Amino acid sequence: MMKLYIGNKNYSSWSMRPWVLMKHFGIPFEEVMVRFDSFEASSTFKQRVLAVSPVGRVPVLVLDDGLAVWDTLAIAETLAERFPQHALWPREAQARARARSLCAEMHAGFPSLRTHCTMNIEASLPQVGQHLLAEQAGVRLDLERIVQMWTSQLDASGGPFLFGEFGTADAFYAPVCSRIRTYDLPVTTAVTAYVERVWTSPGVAAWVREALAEQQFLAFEEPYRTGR
Ligand SMILES: N[C@@H](CCC(=O)N[C@@H](CS)C(=O)NCC(=O)O)C(=O)O
Repeated sequence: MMKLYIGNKNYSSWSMRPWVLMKHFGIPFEEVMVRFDSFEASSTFKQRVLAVSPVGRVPVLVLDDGLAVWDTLAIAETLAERFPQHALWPREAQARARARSLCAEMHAGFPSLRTHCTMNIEASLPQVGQHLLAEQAGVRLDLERIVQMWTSQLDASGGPFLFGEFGTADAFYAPVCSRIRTYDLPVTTAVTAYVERVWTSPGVAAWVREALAEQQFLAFEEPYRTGR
């Protein structure tokens, strides 16, 4: 059975992506939860993840034969290759190229949104969101691009997800949906409806349920709160 190494569900946005994708499509795997203590070289987290991957970051997918695949994009491509019966990427070539572009853009981009609006599924921080939008031009620009991207892609595909049915691109943007909810970032009605569809889709809903059950406060993941 494949093993997916992940971090805390409330905080680990990168872990969320392959986990929700596999759950959504019913791809069997064993979850290995490596709780964050810190990201210092001496931390238990680092030691446990370094035992399977040379970069010491989650997620890591360990295949049946023991081969470790790290980094979300590599994991997504490996899953698509191994499970061709599931439309993880769109079946149509142009849509597939576009979906890959969107995922690569997420993977390499949105630095302000990622830095200032860290994922925190259980928190509700609307005032922090307002403050960030007023103070951080980068957050405004990142959000503008997200709204523009999702709007044009939903128009092009006809929805309900970015490329019709739920797929890798939606899984990649699920943590952004979480940030929009936590920080109450202003988006259009159509984008709000998309966020809710992602939030209630089976793989994402399962992750969120488990994130809410964690009940663990990690100060180093919490720039805006001192407790729950
Ligand atoms: N590019 C990597 C990013 C993975 C990543 O940064 N994961 C975080 C947890 S969400 C991590 O393991 N951080 C530990 C560290 O920075 O040392 C991917 O796409 O998988």
